[in-house]
Amino acid sequence: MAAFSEVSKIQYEGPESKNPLAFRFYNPDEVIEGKKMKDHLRFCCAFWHTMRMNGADPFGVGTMLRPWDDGSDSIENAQNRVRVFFEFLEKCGLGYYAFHDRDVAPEGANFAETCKNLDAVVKVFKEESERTGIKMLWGTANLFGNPRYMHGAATSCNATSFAYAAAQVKKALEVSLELGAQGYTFWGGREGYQCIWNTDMKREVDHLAQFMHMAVDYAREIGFKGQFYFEPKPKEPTKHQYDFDVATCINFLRAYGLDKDVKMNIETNHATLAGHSVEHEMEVAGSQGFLGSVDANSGDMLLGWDTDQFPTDVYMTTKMMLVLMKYGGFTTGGFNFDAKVRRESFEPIDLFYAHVGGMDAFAKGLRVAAAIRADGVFDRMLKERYASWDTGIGAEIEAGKHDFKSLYNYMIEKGDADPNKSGRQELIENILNTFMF
Ligand code: XUL
Ligand code: CO
Repeated sequence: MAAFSEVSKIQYEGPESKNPLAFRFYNPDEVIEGKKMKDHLRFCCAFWHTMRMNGADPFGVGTMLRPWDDGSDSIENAQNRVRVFFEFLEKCGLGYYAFHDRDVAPEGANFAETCKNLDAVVKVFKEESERTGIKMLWGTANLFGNPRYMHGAATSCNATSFAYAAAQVKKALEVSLELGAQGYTFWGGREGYQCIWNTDMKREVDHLAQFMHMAVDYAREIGFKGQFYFEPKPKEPTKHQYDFDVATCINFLRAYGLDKDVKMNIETNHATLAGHSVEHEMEVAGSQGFLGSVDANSGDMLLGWDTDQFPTDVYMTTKMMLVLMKYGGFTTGGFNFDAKVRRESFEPIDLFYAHVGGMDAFAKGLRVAAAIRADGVFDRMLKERYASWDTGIGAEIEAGKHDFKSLYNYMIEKGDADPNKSGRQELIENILNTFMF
């Protein structure tokens, strides 16, 4: 029995369409810059939000209407959710999925039983994935929900919590291999601290690195070839997360020799919580060779927490696409909608509106970004801005032909730097609007 019998597969109807259950910009097989739109965008659905988020907030109980879910922790209910999930993915045209181990299967009385529960549900994922061709973008483990992780997992003061987390990630890696996941994500969860006087920061961060090395080593041992990702977030749940932003994470990866194995999974709302824009974070990662995957969502300008809203701002998606395309696009990564419908949007159909809108926002961003790239205006302005480095003294410095002494002599002779040229910031912003509208 279909869960969404009133919805058929979402179709591309073009920009004039007024149908809220159609794409206006996302035409999956249309080729842009030599690649199909679906391969540029690699849309992914997050099981934890779409299937498990019940709308509860600190002020009230869940609101979501999910008629297929009997609310129990039974394996049958968990397996049925997976079938419903794939019906949703198919109808939306979402080519990838992601889940935490604990989203999909309930914990048992002990660790062994918990692993058995997971296996029973993974079996259905495998069947459904084979039936539909929809793939796992990345795997991950929930190392933050259970009270055993109240002090963190890899950074816990409790060594047996670390050990439990290691056992859990070992299993999650095996599941990721079994399902052919193209990656594995570490999001810090509670890997951070609240109180500096009861925290041994050096020891905790060393442990985190040791934990990630163990994960990489085990993955390679069992033949898991997926890309590892580290997902920055500055706060929430802890006051100071060790994976604050992309720059902090890259420093950590390099300091502990993990930079060859781990790239970044950048989330929009985490970037803004860190006081950055998502395109800034993508640029920091891209320019250093760490751009892996993106958790696509959006925050609220007036709220200071991780609201995980669906992205609808085409300026933002355009800026993201410009950075992504500059660095060659996704290889193993994708746009994972780590986003939830709001508490008041409690009907199943709202899940469709949300994903269709998010997909279309990125599709339009892709189209605008491709038009800007084809025109070349931004590239020309950039080249012109740095022209002083292409010839003369600039080119000599870049070629390593100078030192402080020679530059001192150069300036004694020349007397002053050349006059600067305008940055043309307003003009650039206006030009962007000419492509938007
Ligand atoms: C939490 C968050 C996670 C990770 C996966 O803010 O973004 O859902 O993406 O653990
Ligand atoms: Co995320």
